[in-house]
Amino acid sequence: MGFSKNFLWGGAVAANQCEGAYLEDGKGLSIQDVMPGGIMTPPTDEPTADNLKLEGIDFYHRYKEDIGLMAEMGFKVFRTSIAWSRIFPNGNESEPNEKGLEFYDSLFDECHKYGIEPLVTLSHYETPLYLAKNYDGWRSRELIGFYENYVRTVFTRYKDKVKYWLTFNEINSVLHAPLMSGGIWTSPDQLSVADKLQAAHHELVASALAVKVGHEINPDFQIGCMVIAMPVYPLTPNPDDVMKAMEISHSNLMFTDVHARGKYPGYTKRILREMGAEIHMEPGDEEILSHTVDFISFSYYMSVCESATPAESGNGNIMGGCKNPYLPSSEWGWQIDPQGLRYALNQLYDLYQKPLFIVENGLGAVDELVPDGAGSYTVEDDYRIDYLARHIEQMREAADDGVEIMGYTTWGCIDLISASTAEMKKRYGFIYVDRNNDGSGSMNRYRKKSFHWYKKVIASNGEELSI
Ligand code: BGP
Repeated sequence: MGFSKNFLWGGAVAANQCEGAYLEDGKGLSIQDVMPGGIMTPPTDEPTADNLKLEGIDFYHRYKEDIGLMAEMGFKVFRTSIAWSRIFPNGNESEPNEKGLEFYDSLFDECHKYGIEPLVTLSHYETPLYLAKNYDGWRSRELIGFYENYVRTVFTRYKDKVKYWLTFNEINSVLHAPLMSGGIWTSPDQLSVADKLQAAHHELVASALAVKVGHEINPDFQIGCMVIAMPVYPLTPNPDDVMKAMEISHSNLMFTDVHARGKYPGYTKRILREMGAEIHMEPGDEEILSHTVDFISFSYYMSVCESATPAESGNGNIMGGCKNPYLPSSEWGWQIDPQGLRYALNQLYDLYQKPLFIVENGLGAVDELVPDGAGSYTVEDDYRIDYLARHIEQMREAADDGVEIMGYTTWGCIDLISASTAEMKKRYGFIYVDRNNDGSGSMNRYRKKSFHWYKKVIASNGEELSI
């Protein structure tokens, strides 16, 4: 069977991790501009010189060269985000910044020049700093109105240039990384679970509102949610571990449930009941939530184990979990589990029967630039090819299981700044960017070995996976 004829192959980035130009053409500050240490350390008061995101990989000025390289690989789709603070510098103005809008006009035009469909995340960990500091981010219900104004503006402006939209990147991470994910300025240790669920509710209402408004502006829009998909395995067959795994899994699935079914599942109500808390809803919220998404998208990097008793913990993508003794890990301790991708695809499809889109997957690794024998440079990244090939194989298995898969965009198709650690050294790309952790480097771009490999993968619609 394999992949559908119109399968969308491509790659993904986010504005704050690649654009740079953090104050150019009227852009306001976003939370990322004061997070030089990623999610590991508290934010600074003002931007500081050690924040690599301020310059990123200079995508703002080099996007034409970069899109050209993606076209050379045969990309059908390119996922990026719009930086909210380029369009509304503080996040709450009524009139947009024309210069910011023009930048994305040119970027999307450049994609279409090569027949590449843009896939646009409306909010990818880049809440305007003003909203974080003055409203405590998504803890405030007022953000729904500011977000609505922002999405109306970009939906209207790009209605003939962008068809595929994602409302919030990894929306379920607000429970784990409240500042990065929800722009919540209050320190995480001062937040209760109920506080975080209330903030999540505001985002969920905003997300459903975006679906409603988007379809009014252009009925052909395909609007999806985006979550971290992380299969949760019980560490042992002990029923206590199985129940623990189920509960943790529920805390993720709650987000896809609301997006796909239009209402909160019973297990979320139970958690609140048992905490003696409740989500404060306004009249009309239930109706708004009933505007369900066209598709479900997700990032997949790893699975985790859960145990009812203390066990060795694993490092991972934002969520905790404990170590699976059967799996190897990346250099950053993320456990590698290609079959987990097939599992996640089947689980989400069994539950919701909506088309699925894998919008992030990849290996963060240290790369070494070496001469390519033809006067330029390359990276012999067989480890990355191996990781991706094994995940694509499992994606094909899921397609054969009958799961409807729209496309696949690898994370960081061009090297960029890491979200969790804010460093350059953790590279995901097919394209190497000459920039180092200390900020040095020419910013030149080089094709890695995986660049040529991915080109063959796309040309063969996922059939040719060998090196
Ligand atoms: C996801 C984020 C991305 C991204 C990726 C890899 O959680 O959506 O923005 O960066 O993880 O993570 P990292 O950059 O920390 O390696």
